[in-house]
Amino acid sequence: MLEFKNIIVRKPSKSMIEGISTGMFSEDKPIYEDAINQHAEYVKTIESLGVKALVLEALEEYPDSCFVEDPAVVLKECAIITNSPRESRNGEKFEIEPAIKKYYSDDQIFYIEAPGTMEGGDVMVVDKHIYIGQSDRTNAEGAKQFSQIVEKYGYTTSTVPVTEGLHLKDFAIYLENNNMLVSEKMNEEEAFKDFNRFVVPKEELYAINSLYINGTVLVPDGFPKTLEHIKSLGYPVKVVNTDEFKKIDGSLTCLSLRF
Ligand code: CIR
Repeated sequence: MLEFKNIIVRKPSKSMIEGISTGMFSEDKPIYEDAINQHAEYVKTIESLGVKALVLEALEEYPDSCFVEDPAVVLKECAIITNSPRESRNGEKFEIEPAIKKYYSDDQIFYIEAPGTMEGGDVMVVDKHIYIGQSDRTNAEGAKQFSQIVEKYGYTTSTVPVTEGLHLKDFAIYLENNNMLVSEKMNEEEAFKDFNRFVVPKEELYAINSLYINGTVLVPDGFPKTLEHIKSLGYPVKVVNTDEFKKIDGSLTCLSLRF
């Protein structure tokens, strides 16, 4: 069984109200005080599953910096510091590096370099295969550099076009045991044909980004059909309210690095 021992998270900043938003899930601005409480609850829930959390302080200069999944990708064998093409997010890579260095030695840390771009939300690990979303945030060069790094550790990779919105893991997520949640469009992806797929209904799209941790699945609050499906697969579930993060397109996986 895949087992996570650690997570890295970063507290939301007051500036999160200026976070990038497609408006896909909400036109409203997040309420900082509520976000702080939801974040603390998220951390507590994951810790209750036997995981130790490193909680980094908020960074006011980076409105989206609580979404630590994007500036780095962490695997058992190595970590990759990514390179966001969004100006307001690119500097987050320098801020996450010291935290990564607490767990990985210098020869285990790699970097996506310009003109390559990447954000961790586009990286989906399925055992020793890694699907890389090619999106507005992750380009072909970024995917190529990433592949060359992880191949050294015995991983294979393939790319998947992301055409519906932000990141791959907003539209397809792996819950281990061959189970996946997908959008209607990702359900047509040849690459995902052999998985046991559940097509999440349009009105519950946000719930695709549920999060497997040590046998349990965290599901965002307010999505009963997806919740029932995940329960029917036999997973214990924990419902977590991420409403304030949803307003700026953030969901469960974005809020942590897990390893
Ligand atoms: C952004 O647009 O970059 C943030 N507002 C949301 C990032 C969400 N990250 C993720 O799905 N991995």
